[in-house]
Amino acid sequence: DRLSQIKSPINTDLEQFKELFHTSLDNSNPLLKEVLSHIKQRKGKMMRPILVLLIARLLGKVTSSTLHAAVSLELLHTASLVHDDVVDESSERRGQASVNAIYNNKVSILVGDYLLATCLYQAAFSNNNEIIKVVSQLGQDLSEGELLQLSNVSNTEISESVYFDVIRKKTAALFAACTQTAALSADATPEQLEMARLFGEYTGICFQIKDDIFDYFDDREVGKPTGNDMREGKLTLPAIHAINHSDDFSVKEMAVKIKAGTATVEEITGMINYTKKNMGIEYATQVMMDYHSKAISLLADFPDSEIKRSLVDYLDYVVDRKK
Ligand code: 2DE
Ligand code: MG
Ligand code: MG
Ligand code: MG
Ligand code: MG
Repeated sequence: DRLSQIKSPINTDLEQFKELFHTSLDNSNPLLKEVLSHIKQRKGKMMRPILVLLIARLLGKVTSSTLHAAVSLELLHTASLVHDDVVDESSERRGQASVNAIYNNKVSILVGDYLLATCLYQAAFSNNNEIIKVVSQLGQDLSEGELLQLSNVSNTEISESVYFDVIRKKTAALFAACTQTAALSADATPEQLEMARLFGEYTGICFQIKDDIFDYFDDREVGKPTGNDMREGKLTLPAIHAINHSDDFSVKEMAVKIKAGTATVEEITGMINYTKKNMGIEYATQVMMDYHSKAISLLADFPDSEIKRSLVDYLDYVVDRKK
């Protein structure tokens, strides 16, 4: 499939990544062992490690620092999802029961803390202070993004700029940390480092807009839209666009109700349909494709290579994926 095509030039690097990731979580505490083995068996797409390895190879080579950075960031990502499911009171993760659903919030918080500490321990093994700074700052950004999102729920203002502030911090910052640490581990020049940071940020913005668009459609071919975000009081780019371009006062009223968490299922379905009828999905897709083009153009000066083709395919996959 497309992902295995993208991974093919870094298959051996990925094997080394997986081994180090598993070793980093080796522990003898029975409860920790049990929870971690649950987390490890639900396989993600490994979007972030793949990006670290591809960028390191584009700008130089994969070193021990690269692998430790990739492991460190995957651990931070994992920690943040364990905590996110507590914050969002979510019972599912990657199609399986979340840690808080199987155990409880206390276990989730402590296991998340353990993963965060292990993340910093792995960052230290990169032997690169700049990498440690990027990883630590990412922890701050993710937490800030979550807090911003939390305070925005009760805010009646509906703006694209707040939406972008949140997704830059909660998603794009992680992708940017992947590409920055990769560049640092490959001894990139300052110009290459900035190029890598922007490439990661644009890719992350595409990734989150796509994720948000998914929420307007059902998994099955036919059926009702899912609307999970709206149920959590979150209005994303498609709805923000449709609402802000409406002169119908009841639409704005409904939006405020959704943000306050007092909208009914029918009202949420109504807002999803309104968004679709009023170009919300087309608009968000257009914005996403603008970031996709900006990311692609950052690669323009690199000669054609297997790695460059994988990075282009990676970006295409982010915007075309079906889940
Ligand atoms: C996913 O967003 C959330 C990502 C960041 C979570 C960060 C937290 C604070 P969604 P989905 C909780 C930092 C945590 C640390 C430092 C351990 O929109 O739909 O909720 O995947 O995504 O639940
Ligand atoms: Mg969540
Ligand atoms: Mg969340
Ligand atoms: Mg989502
Ligand atoms: Mg999601």
